[in-house]
Amino acid sequence: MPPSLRVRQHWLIHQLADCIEEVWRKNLELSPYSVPEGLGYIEGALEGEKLVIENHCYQTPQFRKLHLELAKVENGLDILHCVMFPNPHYDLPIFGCDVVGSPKGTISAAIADLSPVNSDRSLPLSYEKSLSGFPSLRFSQPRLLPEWGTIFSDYCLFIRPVDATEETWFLNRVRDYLTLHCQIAVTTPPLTNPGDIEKTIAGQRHYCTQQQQNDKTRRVLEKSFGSQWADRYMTTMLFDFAD
Ligand code: BLA
Repeated sequence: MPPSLRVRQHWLIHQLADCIEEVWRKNLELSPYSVPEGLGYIEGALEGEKLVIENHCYQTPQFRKLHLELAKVENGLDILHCVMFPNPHYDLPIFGCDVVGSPKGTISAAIADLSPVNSDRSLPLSYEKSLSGFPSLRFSQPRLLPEWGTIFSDYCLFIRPVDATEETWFLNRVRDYLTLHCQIAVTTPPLTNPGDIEKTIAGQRHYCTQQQQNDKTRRVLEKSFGSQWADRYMTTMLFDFAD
């Protein structure tokens, strides 16, 4: 195994990758997850733009898939993508995080959320109670969500951090979201009513179909791998759901 991509990535991405894995290991019982054939470590270079992708996946009783992805376009784009897909037998939100930047330069987008999966787009009370008590952070450059971003909660952070202080605020808030999420998840009893389970399946399907509309992600993947591959990757690796 070559050293993880993170050692060549932007400071915030490196820190976040370590932090996510640390919180997972500390709070969850991780088991291996088999990544679809050929999608663990990937290199692509159409149009001469080399893109390297490294995937780390696990599963636990409460999560059908924990996915941490690090990606690097060799001319400068650094990406961290993370989604925690709950086992649909648990009424849990979807944790998601995406950070896009350049290795030495700035971060253009940093987003993190605990996204609701039920039809009225509310979070379970235990989440609401804790999250509403978090002190608000005054980032100097908040960003507007795209049209497909109706899946995100009121606690969604979407910013362009302007300096190391704001990067650290973002890192710490992600650690807090993750820790809260893991701690609630391991004490949540499974759903027993088949109708409720159907609802969480439908909620995850909706989350994934919205995320699949992110043309910015699709374009980066298409440039190095072509549109067919990009489509397969977005629907089977990044945002897959049960039919
Ligand atoms: C934005 N995602 C982006 C951008 C790029 C990528 C290049 C534009 C950056 C910017 O506007 O400054 C690229 N993201 C990728 C690639 C992968 C990736 C190539 O994950 C994977 C290989 N996206 C997610 C998740 C969330 C998410 C889990 O994968 C949220 C929890 C959100 N990314 C997200 C949003 C934008 C974005 C909301 C801004 C989109 C826009 O402004 O149109």
